[in-house]
Amino acid sequence: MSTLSDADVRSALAAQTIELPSWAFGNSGTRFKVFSTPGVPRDPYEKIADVAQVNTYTGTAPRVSLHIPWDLVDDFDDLARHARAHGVQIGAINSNVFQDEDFKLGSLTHADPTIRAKAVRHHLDCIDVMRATGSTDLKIWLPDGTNYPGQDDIRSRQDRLAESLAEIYAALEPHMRLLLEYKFFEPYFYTTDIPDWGTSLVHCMALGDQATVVLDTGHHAPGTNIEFIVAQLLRVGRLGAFDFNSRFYADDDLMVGAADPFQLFRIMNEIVISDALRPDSGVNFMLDQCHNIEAKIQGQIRSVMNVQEATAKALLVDRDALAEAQRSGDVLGANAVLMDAYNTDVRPLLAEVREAKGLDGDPIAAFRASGYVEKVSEERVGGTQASWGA
Ligand code: LRH
Ligand code: MN
Repeated sequence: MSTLSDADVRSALAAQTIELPSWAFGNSGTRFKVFSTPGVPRDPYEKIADVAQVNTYTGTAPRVSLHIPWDLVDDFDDLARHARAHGVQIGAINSNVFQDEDFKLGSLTHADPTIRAKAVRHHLDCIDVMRATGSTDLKIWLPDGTNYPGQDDIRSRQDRLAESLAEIYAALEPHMRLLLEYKFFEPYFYTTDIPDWGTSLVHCMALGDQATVVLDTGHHAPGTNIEFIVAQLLRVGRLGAFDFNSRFYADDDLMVGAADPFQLFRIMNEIVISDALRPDSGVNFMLDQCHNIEAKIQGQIRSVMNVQEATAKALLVDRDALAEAQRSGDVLGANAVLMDAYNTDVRPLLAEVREAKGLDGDPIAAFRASGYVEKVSEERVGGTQASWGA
């Protein structure tokens, strides 16, 4: 890869898209408290209207991920029509087997075949939602795990998992993908049945080409070199999507780039090196966040901007100079090339890219000036605010 021209950098930034999670627009919190906020959406229609606001001011968020059953509606054709009318496409459909009493000891891994069948059935229902909304990505994150050694047989659970995933995979249509997400712990604390990228990859390889790995940046043990995993999954063609967020401690689901902007830059650097920023690269760049205390739409706008800034810095790396320093073993020289890009203030460049798209160079100022939050806070009274888990 050689150093990109200014025009190539700007066109790559202009073409970048990021998929937003419907659940980020609802109330969320921790086991201690879920706080409410005036104007929060009460249904998927209002969530999509808020997604459209982020897209209006960033020009970079034309898709929304839905979560089932949180985003269940009577008529998904109508919801997809509503989304299109707002310039938003329905993206990944997320299954949810982490809130059903029957799945306490497992879902796709459960020892009882009737419980496994129920969990498989839920995923087949999610595939029906994909058909109705034109979605191509089925995203599976399983809470499955155990809390005590001996509670269950680790290997048998993997065999049951493989069997259940194969049933779901067989129901996919040729243009659909299965995105398998891993997480190293929580809600269980001894084993997690898909704890790391290796386990997700093993199952994806066993399933077939339509199965790829989801890398959630909050799902690794502290100190994990995430960009190494990105490089390896891209190398074997199995990086299907990111769930971007950031964390100081565990699965904090904070705004991407907020806790560790340098890590996000290193991740986007691997994406650029593997030419995986292209819209047809097969990598779905998604956010998976909760705005427990901060303004939700503005939080999403800020998050999109954080990804854009990390991407711009990665695109500005002097690849020719880096390759020369790496070839000649110039350790400090090579590191300096990367740090020069990282230490570049890319905000003026991004403002120009937005203005070239007919947008305001400062999305947050433009959104705040729109009065949208005040408007929906007045309109959205009554009913039940959308809330994580409800
Ligand atoms: C699990 C997870 C998964 C989603 C949920 C909202 O921690 O990252 O991606 O189902 O958050
Ligand atoms: Mn996630």
